[in-house]
Amino acid sequence: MNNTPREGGPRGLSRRGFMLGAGSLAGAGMLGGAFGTSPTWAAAAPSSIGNGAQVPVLVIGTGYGGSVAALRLAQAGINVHMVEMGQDWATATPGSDGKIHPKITSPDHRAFWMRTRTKQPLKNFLGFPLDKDIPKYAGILDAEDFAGISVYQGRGVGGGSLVNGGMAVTPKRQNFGSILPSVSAEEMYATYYPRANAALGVGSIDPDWFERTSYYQYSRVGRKQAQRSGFAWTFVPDVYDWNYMVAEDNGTVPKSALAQEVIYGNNYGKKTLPKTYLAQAAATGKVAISSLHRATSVRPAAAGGYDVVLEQINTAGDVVATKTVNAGKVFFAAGSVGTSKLLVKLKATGALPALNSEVGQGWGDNGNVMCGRANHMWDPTGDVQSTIPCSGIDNWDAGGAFAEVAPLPTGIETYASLYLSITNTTRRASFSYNAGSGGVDLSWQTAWKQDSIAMAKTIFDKINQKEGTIYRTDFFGNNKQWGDHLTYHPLGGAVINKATDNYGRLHGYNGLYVIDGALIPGNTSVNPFVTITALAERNIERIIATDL
Ligand code: FAE
Repeated sequence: MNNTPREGGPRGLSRRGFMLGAGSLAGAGMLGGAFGTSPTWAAAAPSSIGNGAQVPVLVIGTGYGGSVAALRLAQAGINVHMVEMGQDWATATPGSDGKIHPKITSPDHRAFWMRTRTKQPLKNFLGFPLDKDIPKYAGILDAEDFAGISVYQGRGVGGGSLVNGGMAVTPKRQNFGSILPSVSAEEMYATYYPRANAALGVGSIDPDWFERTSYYQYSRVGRKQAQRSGFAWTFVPDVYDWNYMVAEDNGTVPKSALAQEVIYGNNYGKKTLPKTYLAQAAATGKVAISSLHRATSVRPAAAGGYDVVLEQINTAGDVVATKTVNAGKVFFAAGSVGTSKLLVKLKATGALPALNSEVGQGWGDNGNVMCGRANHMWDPTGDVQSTIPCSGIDNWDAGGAFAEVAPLPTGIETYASLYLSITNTTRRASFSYNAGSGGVDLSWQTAWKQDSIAMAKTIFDKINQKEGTIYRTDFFGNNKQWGDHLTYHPLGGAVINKATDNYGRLHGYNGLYVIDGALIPGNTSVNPFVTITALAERNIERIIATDL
């Protein structure tokens, strides 16, 4: 058996090498209990920055990188203003179900960012198309379409933490050299990964409860089949409050993970950034956030610092005000795609001409590819399923794939196993400015996913052969076996030590920084947000010490 998460030595190092990091359990315990309902950032410091305002530091985006920067700068005594194009969901209007966030099975206007039709990750189910028309709204999940790929991203105060599955995975140290070659593994594993895990509140499922609860039958089936084919199977840590989930199962608290809530937001239970980094940032009294504010330009100001142009929008996407503010320093934390698009456009249009030619390069999809398998009738995966994945199949070394055993929480028995694989693809795309459309294009080609499919097949062809089963063809449209149309894990576009120095300082300009997933060159070998957070912790510590 290889199913215990905390065995294998000190600091929570699991047998398979995925780390919780020192202090993570203490961190989770310290924060535990606060996550069920929604005490959040918002009560503290909602704001709307004024036209002509002057701020010492402006942070563009409120995801992982931006939240780390804001907290640590504030703790160093510096006033920070954050701008976020999405809503502050803590103050958003509930839907007809009385909740802020809809279930995964019933997406409505709250679910999607400025679309008139849903674009669900699974297109079909049992032959029926799933998508439907919705009113255009500042919803929580953006399915941003480029020519060869749809990139899913969170929108709102808290960025991707609002929509993601919370899988909080520290890469195996042996892989770190290929993930971030210019960064010291020793420092990251001794200091910054533990710091990130603690502040994020990372924890692990109770293995006894895992064996008991009907909500993880799908995961137990995943384990049985992986192990029967000789693959390593491992628990995966998460930022969902596991005690809260057990209480959900016991019926003593309102359900979230156990009530089909995840990619369109969790109403309870998940330790999103507004409950961790941003709550701490608010407590300093030095951080304000203007939500529904989109940064569109940054250029050097004659009087010093940078002039930043902001469009304030309403929830229908109309621009209601355009503001120019001056910032001494600007942190780009708009996510891999958001930061890359801004920088590429600002270089091409002459606002920041001295950015180097690495800007827009080195973008990857973390090798994401999805598939489903059809199980036999004697292997049901459960009519109730927790939306929070808690396990993965590790064939990275032999086949280049790490597959999370994903939920399919439809509310009925499907006999399906669903997987999201992260693969070791070397394909990298670049962003370029399109003068005709005024937008930014991405050179990714759908055909490149064939590399990832081949790596994922090293796991699932073998399992199918062993079990006598087949791939499902009713999820991704047109009898497709593979979900090769999307990524949840955009990385790169302003790669560290290339577009920036080795701490995220953009070449060509003093006082401009990148501090998000754009720094990471395309792949983290596992789910990325712990690495994004840890790298931001490393970089901001240096920047505070030397630049401020
Ligand atoms: P991110 O969190 O995307 O934050 C960027 C923020 O900037 C967003 O709030 C944007 O709205 C905002 N923004 C963008 N442009 C502008 C602008 N011009 N002006 C103002 N604001 C702007 O960036 N990762 C894991 O490790 N584990 C998981 O289980 C996992 N599950 C996922 C599930 C889904 C459905 C999705 C979509 C992602 C998942 N991820 C997961 C990926 C993870 O959420 C992502 O890597 C991080 O959120 C990226 O962090 P950043 O700080 O780079």
